[in-house]
Amino acid sequence: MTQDLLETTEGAVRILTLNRPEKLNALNPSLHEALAAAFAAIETDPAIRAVLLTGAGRGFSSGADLMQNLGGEQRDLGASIDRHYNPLVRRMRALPKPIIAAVNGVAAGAGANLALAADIVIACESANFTQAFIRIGLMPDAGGTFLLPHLVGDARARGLAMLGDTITAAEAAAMGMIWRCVPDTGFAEAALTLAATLAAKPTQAIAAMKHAFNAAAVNSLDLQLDLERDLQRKLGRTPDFAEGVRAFSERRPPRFSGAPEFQG
Ligand code: T3D
Repeated sequence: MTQDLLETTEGAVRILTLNRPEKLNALNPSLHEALAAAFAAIETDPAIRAVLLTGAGRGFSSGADLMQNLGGEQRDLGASIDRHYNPLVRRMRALPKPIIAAVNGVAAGAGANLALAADIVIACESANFTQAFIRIGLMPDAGGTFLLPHLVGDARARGLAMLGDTITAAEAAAMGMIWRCVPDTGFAEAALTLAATLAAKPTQAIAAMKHAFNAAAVNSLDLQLDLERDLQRKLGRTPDFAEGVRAFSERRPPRFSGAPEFQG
């Protein structure tokens, strides 16, 4: 039996490849379960310091599997969202390690929003994005109504969601939906290089940033300033801060370990 999710490791990068290429990597329950298990393992593995999420074949993900998941019968979509999509997005946003989505082809519906739940999204020139939900009488889920306006502003978010138009990777980059659109040639290598670069950063600082960016969505400036102080205090006690300052004074590149605070 083929695996719906391929997991490989390159150095400190765990590569997760959605692997249902004949369905453009549509999300079904078994793929969701594999993703949940993969992220749970990554969370507790100190050797993994970045995640690269991509798709096999010509698609990144076409969203919910419309044949297997929705197939005509009356189903409670809320139950499937509760069971699979919401825990996945929560887990990705809270993961104390950077997640890079490498969008290698079409990203539609929840497949698009799965990519946007990553920390950094790069897409190849031939990739495209569509909030396809409206075409089948649904609204964006998997965090789309939250993530999209934060990324591209309310006007564009509403246009994308209500019209369901397909936009190119270059357009997505131009409107700030993704970090960068890069050439098709060498895309996988470029994505891995980016992930490896992030894996070599001070991981605790990235974890703290994720925490702070998440909190900023609901905090006042006052609360956010206090949070920054508290997180920076913790980062000031990490081996990576000591190494960063030492490397600066010795005029050499830092070698970060990603280790948490000094104990004792
Ligand atoms: O309970 C819950 O899960 C609720 C959650 C809902 C969240 C959602 O994501 S709802 C939105 C679901 N996604 C869509 O509506 C997108 C459906 N797909 C498309 O619109 C198009 O396939 C694409 C625009 C993504 C790509 O078009 P194209 O022309 O490049 O490819 P294609 O020929 O349409 O698709 C290729 C194959 O993939 C085809 O199979 P076949 O005919 O070769 O055997 C097609 O049926 C299959 N496929 C594509 N998308 C899905 C899919 N199979 C199942 N589910 C899909 N979403």
